[in-house]
Amino acid sequence: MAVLIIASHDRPDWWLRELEQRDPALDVRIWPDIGDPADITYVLAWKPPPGALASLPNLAIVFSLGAGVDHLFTDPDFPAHVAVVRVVDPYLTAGMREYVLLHTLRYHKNQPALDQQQRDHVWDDRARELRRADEQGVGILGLGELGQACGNALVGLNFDVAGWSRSPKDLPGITCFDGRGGLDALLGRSRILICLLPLTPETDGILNANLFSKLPKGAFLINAARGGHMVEEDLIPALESGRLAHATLDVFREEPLPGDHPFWDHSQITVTPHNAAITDPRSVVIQILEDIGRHQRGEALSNQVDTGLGY
Ligand code: NDP
Ligand code: OXD
Repeated sequence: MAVLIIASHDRPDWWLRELEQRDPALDVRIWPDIGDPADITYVLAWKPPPGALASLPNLAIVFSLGAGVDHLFTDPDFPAHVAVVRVVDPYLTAGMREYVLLHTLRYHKNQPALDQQQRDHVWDDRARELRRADEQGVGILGLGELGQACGNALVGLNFDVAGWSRSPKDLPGITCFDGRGGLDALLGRSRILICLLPLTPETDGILNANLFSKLPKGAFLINAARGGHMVEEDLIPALESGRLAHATLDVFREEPLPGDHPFWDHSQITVTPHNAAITDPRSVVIQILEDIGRHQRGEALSNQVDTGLGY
């Protein structure tokens, strides 16, 4: 029984160090030096090369090194019989909550316009539209682990929070919508829209011109989920027509964002380098080792993904 780390974009040495400290007896290998592929039972993976997982005949569990698992399912040879476990971790959740609060408050206080005024040496306090938090409609696409944590924090600051999920929910303080039929109602009340959906065939390209047209004019967008949610060609026209006022983007169809991409220099776009919430190996390795123990005892795993739904 050996554990393989496939994390070329994600500092495999961090994961190795944590695994070795917690369980010195563990046989840990780092891709591509895997030895005999038949030895590998568990893989810790972030964006594994296509076909890598299918080449391991005794693989039982893939641990995604992030909350999202879309990076696994883009592999056409992903072995369907293998269990997938994703990250659900209080430190990751806290990171996303901080990111969402930072950028929501920035929009609430109209900071992008004030930054422009400073660059132009303009003192105009009327430019700050006075709106109370409870008059600010904030909509969250995705009411899972991260969406609910962000929603609760925004409710705590008195925002008028609504959210959207696949299945119906009843959450204190949050107006809940679900299914395709519930989406337009959420959009119509969301002056600040936050995307925290998983990327699946159903949500691919959901942030597009049609969706933007259903938001209040001059709405703000925060996409901290996946670049694949956005139809990138639709964003700049929506900003330049005034349909959207500003977009904060942590994720992109191509990462790193190419140096000549128009988003870098657009005054109505804030770019962050996919670091809204970072997986912390110090806590996540503990969970992985617990799940390996559960698997060896024949017990149910924690945070196992529904591979049929893709999240
Ligand atoms: P969860 O699986 O806990 O929640 C997903 C939510 O999306 C659920 O509420 C689910 O509905 C809803 N949903 C899924 N499909 C649909 C659909 N077709 N229509 C409507 N709602 C849908 O995921 P997390 O909250 O843990 O993470 C969300 C995403 O955030 C990750 O998949 C990842 O892509 C991204 N992420 C980004 C990070 C970053 O640094 N930028 C860091 C971590 C995560 P239901 O409740 O009914 O199942
Ligand atoms: C994740 C991410 O899915 O960091 O955890 O994007």
